[in-house]
Amino acid sequence: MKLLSLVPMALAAVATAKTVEYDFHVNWTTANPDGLYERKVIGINGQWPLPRIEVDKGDRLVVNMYNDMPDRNASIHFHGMYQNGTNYMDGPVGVTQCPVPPGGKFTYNFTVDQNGTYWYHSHVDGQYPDGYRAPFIVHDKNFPYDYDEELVLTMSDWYHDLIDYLNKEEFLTLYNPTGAEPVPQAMLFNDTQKLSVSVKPNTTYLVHLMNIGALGAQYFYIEDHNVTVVEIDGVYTEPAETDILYLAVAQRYTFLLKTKDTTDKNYPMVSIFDENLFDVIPSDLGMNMTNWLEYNSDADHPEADIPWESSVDIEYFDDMDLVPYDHKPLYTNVSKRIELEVVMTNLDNGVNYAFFNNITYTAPKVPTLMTALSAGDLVTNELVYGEYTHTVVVNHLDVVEIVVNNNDAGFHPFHLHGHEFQVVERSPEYEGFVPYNPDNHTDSDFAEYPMRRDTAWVPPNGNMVLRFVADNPGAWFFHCHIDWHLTQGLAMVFVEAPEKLKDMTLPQSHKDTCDAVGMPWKGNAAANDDDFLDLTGQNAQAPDLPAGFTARGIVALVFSCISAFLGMGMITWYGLSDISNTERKVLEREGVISEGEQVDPIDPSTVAHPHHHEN
Ligand SMILES: [Cu+2]
Repeated sequence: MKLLSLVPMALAAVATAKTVEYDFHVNWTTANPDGLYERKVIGINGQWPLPRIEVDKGDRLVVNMYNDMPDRNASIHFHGMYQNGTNYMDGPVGVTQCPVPPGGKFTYNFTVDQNGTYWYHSHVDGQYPDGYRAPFIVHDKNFPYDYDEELVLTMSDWYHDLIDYLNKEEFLTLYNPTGAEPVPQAMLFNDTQKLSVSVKPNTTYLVHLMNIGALGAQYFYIEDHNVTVVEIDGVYTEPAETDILYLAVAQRYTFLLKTKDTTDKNYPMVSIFDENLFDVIPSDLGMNMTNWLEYNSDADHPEADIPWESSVDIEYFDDMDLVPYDHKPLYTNVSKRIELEVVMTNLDNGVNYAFFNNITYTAPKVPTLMTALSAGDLVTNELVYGEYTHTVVVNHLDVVEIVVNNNDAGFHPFHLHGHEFQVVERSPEYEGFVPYNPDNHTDSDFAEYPMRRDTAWVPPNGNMVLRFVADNPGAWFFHCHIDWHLTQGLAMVFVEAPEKLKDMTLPQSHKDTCDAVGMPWKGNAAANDDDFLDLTGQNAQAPDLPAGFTARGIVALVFSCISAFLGMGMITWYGLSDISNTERKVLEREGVISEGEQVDPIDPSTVAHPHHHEN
């Protein structure tokens, strides 16, 4: 009887699934969302903020992306989509596709077999903080909780300079030896500021809240209202009531909000930057913002009375307490364990990079998926993917455990493409580095039904343990979602279920896109398709510091009177004749001196030493 009754249901589902198609003409436009500065932003169809993608679970999504920008490559990643069977639609350039050049067109086309709160964003050249990011909501006819209305709210940081300018001129230079990330100029809420969100009394709202920023984690609360969390990163949860949420970049929380039955007051809806994410806090940066849950547009819109002196004092909801609605048990019998140590340090060009173990991700000459699809029987051999993509092969249905040991005083939200992982362990923050000790843990220490999501943060100097099942053939990026850190190379790739990839065919559109930018779509990481084991000519990271020079030494070097003790050898090593100018730029950046101020001589004891990313 059960079987018989299932058949009509399945037919009905097929009959109602539809195709949702968007034409995205991507081009520069201008916007001034913080009221401080009008800047170039990446718009779609002449508009910014960007259109929201909305589909029903089971729909086919087609996005025709036309790159109308005359001066930039483009791509789209659909953050949180499993793309099971369609890895080539995932979007990260260098992993699953070539960049789409100016004037190019690329069609993303896949079935959405999941539900919940996602977002889409560019995945090339650290570009999404230029505005190329927006919500992507998948509605579910079988949503397990009742609600009346729906709201989508985004939080983000906002920069006034273009990202490629910041990368080239401010961030990835030897003038920034500590790797201090550019600090944003503002925070946004739904791509504006001081927003009034109109609500009806006595109504239950399903609120999709997401952080689509580049760096800044944010706290969120509504005065005098509790919320009930029911979904994180696309995973339904048992209801969990709380008052304050904390969202790292790329994380999403969906909650039920029951409005009051009176309309005499409006309530501050507050977002607060986490101070710990910024190396310096400029005096003119607004670290919090009041928006309003507006019951009555004629009533007062009071500024929030924020009770904390510092964001470090805020006690917020711990996502480790959440229980997935489906009660999927802890994955046991780990068959593949990967330990990754996060390190941020300098290479011999003086630039500060980010590493998993001793590798800073360096994009290959052939996108990794395309290497896999052209490698034949060598698809299972990690060597063909090159040394600097940090590719790890995992077998079909492996239970994979990723141990992330954070040997850095910063905070890192890690995202795995194509999956939601179980977060089975997360340590507290430590003063000094404390790696995970597997000897001190057994499966019985972990939650019976661990929390799952697609982006989870590891605390400063601490560790976390993630598990997933390798049931999704493809090349999947695992990386820090702080976009600056991704640009610094804090990434690796899983080639998952490689034997199954022998059944996958690369679409012609992908080959055409590679041809258009002059990139090969077959061969190993060095683009050698005669001998896949010959990696001669692969893209490589810069050499290590010369023997005897530590990263701390680099910092000391530029914070001391370099010219006083340096020989010509060191100056040649930096490739600079004007070494005092180097020092001056570093000191200006750190705010020790003002622009143009004379720096010679300096007493090193008066120089403030940076605290972040210093090893
Ligand atoms: Cu990071």
